[in-house]
Amino acid sequence: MSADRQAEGAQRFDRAGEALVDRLASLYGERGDFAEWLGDLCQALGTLAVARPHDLAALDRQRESRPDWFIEQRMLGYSAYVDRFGGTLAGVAGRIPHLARLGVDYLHLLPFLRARSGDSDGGFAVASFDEVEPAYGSMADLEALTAQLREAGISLCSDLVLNHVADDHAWARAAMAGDADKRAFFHVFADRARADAYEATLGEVFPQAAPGNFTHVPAMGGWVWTTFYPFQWDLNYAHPPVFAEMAQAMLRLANRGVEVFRLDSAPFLWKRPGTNCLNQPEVHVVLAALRACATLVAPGVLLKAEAIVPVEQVMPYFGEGDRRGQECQLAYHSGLMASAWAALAEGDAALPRQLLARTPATPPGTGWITYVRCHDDIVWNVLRPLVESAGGDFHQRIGRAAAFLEGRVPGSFARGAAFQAGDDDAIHGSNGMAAALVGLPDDPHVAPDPAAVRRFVLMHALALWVGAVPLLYMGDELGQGNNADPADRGRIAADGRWLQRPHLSAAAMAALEQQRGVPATTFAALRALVAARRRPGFPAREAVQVVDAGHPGLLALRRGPGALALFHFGREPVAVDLAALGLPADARGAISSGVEDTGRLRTLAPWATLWIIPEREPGDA
Ligand code: OTU
Repeated sequence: MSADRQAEGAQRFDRAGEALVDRLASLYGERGDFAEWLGDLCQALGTLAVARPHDLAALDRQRESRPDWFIEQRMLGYSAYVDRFGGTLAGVAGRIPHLARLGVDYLHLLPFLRARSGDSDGGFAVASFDEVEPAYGSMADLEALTAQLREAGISLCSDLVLNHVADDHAWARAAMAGDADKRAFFHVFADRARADAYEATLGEVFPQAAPGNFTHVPAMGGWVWTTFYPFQWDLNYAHPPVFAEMAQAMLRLANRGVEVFRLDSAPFLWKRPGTNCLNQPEVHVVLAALRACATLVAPGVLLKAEAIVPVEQVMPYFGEGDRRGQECQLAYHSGLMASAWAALAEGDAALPRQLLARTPATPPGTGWITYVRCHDDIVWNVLRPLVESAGGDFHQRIGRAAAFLEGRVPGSFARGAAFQAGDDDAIHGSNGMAAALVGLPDDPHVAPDPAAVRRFVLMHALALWVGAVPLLYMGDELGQGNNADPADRGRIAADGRWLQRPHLSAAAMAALEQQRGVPATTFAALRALVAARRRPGFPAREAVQVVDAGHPGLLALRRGPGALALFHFGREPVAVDLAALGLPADARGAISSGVEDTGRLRTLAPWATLWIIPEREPGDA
């Protein structure tokens, strides 16, 4: 190793080594073999640091000197399943021109590591962290893809499924064969009473498809903790080797060119009797320790928390107290996403307005992943504290919004479907592609209703205005509707989330090529939003502030002194006086969708969007 690399390693150790030791000591320090275990882990980290390829090490150095590089860069994300987007990893590389046209510089590929054979929850039951799913290619293909993406200026984000492994992962197999250490990787109770004791305070993620949180496994002689599907075995982070294995698995992938890790199901990592076993304090110590490992070996890497919980419980994933800013750089703003859909259903902006008003600024060097749709359902529970603090009945109010989006209310424009709800009165989640939820036609060649196009723009404009990294969902750029593939009927029936997991539509891509129909419209609308957000005057570093625009349908968001966006969720037109909002009356809209200029006033049609962005960078004279 060169003297430079060695000096660099020593500096990193000064910065993050102590933090790593502190964090791990607070989790595992009581154990007799802690010092030895820690020594082994540090040695393994050293080996991974030495093995870091030169081009990635160069990226590390650039990013270390600009920790908010991803905010400055105004990244645009895109999330897709490998098979549905490109067939294979090599096929994904073939889609780079499509991504580049859209302005994407962050690609989240849903799980592509070797998955359980048979049902694998879309790859979220990982059988090996060191092999690619054979149908998608090989590790060599992954390295080739990350190199091609880097060449195109696109960072690859991979899931790191931390909470569980597949029941055919080598650890689970060894445990079933009687290996005591591997048995300790899992939570196993010989008698059902202990499972029942936990069950009393646990929720259910899939109450219909996978009720309960424990699965009886005869080969384990007891009940295995399975929060999600019975074939996804929760890992036990109280057992230090689990942490060591997962940290190294992450860094091996980082050395193959993965630049961002989506920490799947982060809230579930630590179990405590008498609680819902979500967001426990130790979860944050585990994640901060993982971050310290990344800082030591691959400091250019970003960690993203997938914590689909109410926003006040998401904030700690950025790091709190003396760990402020030291945990995940990114976290999903699922509350904003759910509240925006509820607002669309209610014809009133109250929920996103209240939600954003109570969302504090994120620590320096961190920011939100915002999005309109993703591969999962819209999880309504994240809005419970908000709705209840506003004095509403959660069940009644959100039940109405969900029914609207699921097309169960006369006059609704939306064509979604309920997820994991036993009857019309139960609410859990809602499914559907963005286009179906805003009422765009299924047929890409049908001319869309302008109101539906405005709703599509409104929802995306909100995500692009608020987020550090807005994340588009594959197919949405083409206005693709719900998955209607006959080959997927069985999957959709078993797990409704497959409704929003179609293959990239060849017909829609062809329409885009010919500049026709829905795809041409939605693609152009997104490109305009992306371009406006990348103008020098867009205040990417300024916090979002809610402004009272004096109308229940309007959400008005300021960013810094000169930038303001108006999002109209109401069903009646509304006239707005920009001067009253502190802007020059002649301020020009960088984005103007459904807005009519009527002298001093702007008239916003239902679902209109207006973005005003100063010409220059904030702070420029
Ligand atoms: C995540 O999801 C993934 O996004 C899902 O696709 C997986 O099924 C799941 O983990 C298991 O790996 O745990 O913290 O309601 O929002 O399952 C949130 C559905 C999760 C998802 C929920 C979620």
